[in-house]
Amino acid sequence: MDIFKKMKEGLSLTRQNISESVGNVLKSFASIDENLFEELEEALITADLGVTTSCDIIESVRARVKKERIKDAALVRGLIEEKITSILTQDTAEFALKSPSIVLVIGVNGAGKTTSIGKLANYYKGFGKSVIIAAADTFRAAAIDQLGVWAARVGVPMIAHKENSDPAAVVFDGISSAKAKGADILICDTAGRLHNKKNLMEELKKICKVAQREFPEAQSEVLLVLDATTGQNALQQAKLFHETANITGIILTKLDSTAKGGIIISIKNELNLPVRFVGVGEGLDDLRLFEPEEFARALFAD
Ligand SMILES: Nc1nc2c(ncn2[C@@H]2O[C@H](COP(=O)(O)OP(=O)(O)OP(=O)(O)O)[C@@H](O)[C@H]2O)c(=O)[nH]1
Ligand SMILES: [Mg+2]
Repeated sequence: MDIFKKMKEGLSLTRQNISESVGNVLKSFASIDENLFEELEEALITADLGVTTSCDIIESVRARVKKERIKDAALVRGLIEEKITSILTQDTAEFALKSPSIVLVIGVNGAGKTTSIGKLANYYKGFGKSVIIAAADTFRAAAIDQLGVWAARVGVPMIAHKENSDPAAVVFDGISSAKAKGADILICDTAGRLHNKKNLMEELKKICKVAQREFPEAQSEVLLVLDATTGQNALQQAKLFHETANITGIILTKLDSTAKGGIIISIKNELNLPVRFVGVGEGLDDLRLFEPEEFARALFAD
């Protein structure tokens, strides 16, 4: 299956939501007037793009309609698509992990961190990269076992300590092992934490510091995992996590079970954080590299 098809498939609910809400509005207008803009803005808000971003998009469409003297309402769909593409692609370099790289995976409880790490390890192993995963969620024994199951499924080594041990020490050991083996990519799981729990956020700071200090030669990525089903709440989480950890990108999970994927656009527009991967199911292959142009195209494709 080509990337475009795969992207369309995982996005079907979001696509329906955005494309249908916009389409329904456009259907009832032949020419362009202020009512049309108002209804379109409402449609985008309903499709989980958030108030700020929906306003920004319509503002830009309004300006183009005026400047280019566009009269036909049917052309507005294309203008929206172009604006969304420009938001998503602005100052975003393509995502590529150099060798070596260290990837910290963080986020609130149950967002899909551990599952995404299994999928990520599988994704990069598929490109012939040597991957090590580190079980720095030491909060409970089950977390280490769960990651161990993924490591075994994918066939990559896992570095783990005992339950309740210092997560930063696990990351430290993961780095030593990655260096010793000359591994391409080290991926570290971390415990789920609420962004308003101070001590847990301090712990996260310490983990990030160890990663930076001990592996300065590695490309360092901090990926925040957000559950798409939480809609605009995810935006708030991203804001607060970003204040503690220097987030470099987002993994947006559970897109297969929600129509709220529009938050991809507001996360980029309001926080300038790029979505790097999207989760579209619970299986090993259900992770897609996020391609902004494809996404924008898939949103409005028939
Ligand atoms: N449908 C769907 N389910 C997902 C996806 N990603 C993760 N899940 C499910 O979400 C649940 C939680 O996933 P985990 O990977 O354990 O989440 P976590 O963030 O590691 O959770 P904690 O370690 O408890 O904080 C599991 O049932 C996963 O199968 C996805 O892309 N689609
Ligand atoms: Mg986990």
